[in-house]
Amino acid sequence: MHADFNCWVEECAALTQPDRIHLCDGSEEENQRLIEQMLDDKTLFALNQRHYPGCYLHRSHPNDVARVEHLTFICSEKRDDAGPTNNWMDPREAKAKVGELFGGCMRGRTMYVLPYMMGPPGSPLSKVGVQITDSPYVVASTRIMTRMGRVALEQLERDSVFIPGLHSIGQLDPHRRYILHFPEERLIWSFGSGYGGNALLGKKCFALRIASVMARDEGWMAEHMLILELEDPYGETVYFAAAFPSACGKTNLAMLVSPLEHEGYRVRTIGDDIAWMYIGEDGRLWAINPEAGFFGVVPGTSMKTNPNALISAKSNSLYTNVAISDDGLPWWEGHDDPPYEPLTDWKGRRPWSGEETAAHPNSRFTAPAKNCPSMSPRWQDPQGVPISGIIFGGRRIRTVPLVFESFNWQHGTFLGAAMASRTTNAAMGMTGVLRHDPMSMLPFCGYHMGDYWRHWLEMGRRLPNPPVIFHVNWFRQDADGNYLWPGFGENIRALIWMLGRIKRRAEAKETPIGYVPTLHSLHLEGLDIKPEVISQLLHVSPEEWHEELPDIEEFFKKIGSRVPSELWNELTSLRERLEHFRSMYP
Ligand code: GTP
Ligand code: SPV
Ligand code: MN
Repeated sequence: MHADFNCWVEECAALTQPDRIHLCDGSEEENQRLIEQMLDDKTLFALNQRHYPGCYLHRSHPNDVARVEHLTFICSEKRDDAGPTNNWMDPREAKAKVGELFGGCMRGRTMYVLPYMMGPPGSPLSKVGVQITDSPYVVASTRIMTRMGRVALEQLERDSVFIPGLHSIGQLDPHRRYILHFPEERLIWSFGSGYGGNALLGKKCFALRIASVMARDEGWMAEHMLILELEDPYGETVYFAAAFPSACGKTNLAMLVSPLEHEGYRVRTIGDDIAWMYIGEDGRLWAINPEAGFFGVVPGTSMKTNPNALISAKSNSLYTNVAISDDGLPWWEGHDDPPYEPLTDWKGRRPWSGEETAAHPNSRFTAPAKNCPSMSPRWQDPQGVPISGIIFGGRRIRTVPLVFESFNWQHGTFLGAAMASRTTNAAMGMTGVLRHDPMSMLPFCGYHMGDYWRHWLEMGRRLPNPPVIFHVNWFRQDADGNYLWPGFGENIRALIWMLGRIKRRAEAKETPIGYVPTLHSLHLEGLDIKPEVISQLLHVSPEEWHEELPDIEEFFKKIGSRVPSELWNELTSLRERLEHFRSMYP
């Protein structure tokens, strides 16, 4: 083992003073032992082992059910390098303040050392992390979400570089909770939470916040994107990467079941949350999924909406904060079955009173990717897959059409920078509030947003044949608040149109915001939807778009002087196109 690795473990042990240290090998026996221990101390409850073999329920502390953006910090040397969209703490102050909380925090506990790999073995982009934690739930989850144990140790022996992360659940006290990133040191410290994105450090902390900084420095991209494969009736495949904010449909789109399979249209999954992308020798953008599992939103998941997710979480999976029947069947809002009776709710109250939801709105499943029937044979290809289209999207109840195409990479980057979405339950705080979430990276970019946009523009300049950038919106509503679009599997209609644009065979109408499908260019056979609804879904209102402009301008001003001039020019051009359009069609 390399000296750095030992130093890191010793340093953490000296600080946190655990009773025992356990180096995890990721084996089945080790996992079984941990699970038994967690069943004993009620960290886990067994689900019905006949229907859900190897599946367990975890109830998190009721104050610890989502990411905490207000307690997440970028501790760069200079405040300005974190930018106006991140919380910042001086690295020395952060170490002193949170170091005190870590002091002796593992007394009486076991310190687990988790070597893990992000990315498939042998990929030029794969990287090793070493997380230290006192939570066996985090160990079991990391074992599903990453390639943990032996593979990572072997990689460490070849090349001693790793991203260190120190985690303790502390007292699960929201007043003593900090998620800290030291981008220059490439170090993560997380204290006081056991929840997913706060505690599984390989995911958002490493694969997005720290990796985005590495990607900027090294000329690649770390993005909050699903990756999917679309096969057409000619047997050709293209790959899309799509950025939607948290709980806005990435997992669902990545696992889409095609209603047009009889015609030869089919979707396969590469990844559902994070994409690492680099420029290949052929000048194309190539993407890998750094993860090995899914940490998916449970409510709303059913055989009708996302059967592949349900099947993925049928064995060897963890469920966090769902309800459970007396015979160990999990239940949540949007389940195929009516509520089981009696039901124990996510807080452990039996019977469920029905006053609050039975499952927490941000309840999650943690499932191995290899369980998922829609995985592409190429999902672990060390080279990755070549991306032909990039899709931005979010929850917009008006203004934004079902699907449209940008004019070029720079305009597409502007669309990503200007995108907004209604907030969800994936993070603590208000839900349903419209906020700017550029490239769905607002909570995940480890550096200044203006510099991040510059990096996007630069990547475009380096790509001789860049992916086509699109924008989608599955969430447009009518005046009564009903979704206009059926969504889920039917989203393949939008994918087929995008494929047609990439292959230069689908028609489009040029509008001030970009190319929008003509009524007849969408493949709608077999879909029971009125032509006037389609018109509404595709409608671009210059008035509504004009109303967006001050918000975008204000947001760019908030980002400040580091906003690339190209994006200001795009805003000016959009304004001009809208005004021209209004003068032509008053
Ligand atoms: P994170 O894991 O938080 O990053 O979320 P995600 O982007 O993967 O979102 P996910 O696919 O889990 O979907 C979140 C919620 O949106 C679920 O409750 C889904 O049922 C719902 N949803 C997903 N796709 C659609 C759609 O096409 N239409 C509608 N109406 N709802 C959708
Ligand atoms: C998200 O919030 O975007 C998630 C869940 O994917 S978490 O891992 O908690 O960040
Ligand atoms: Mn996510």
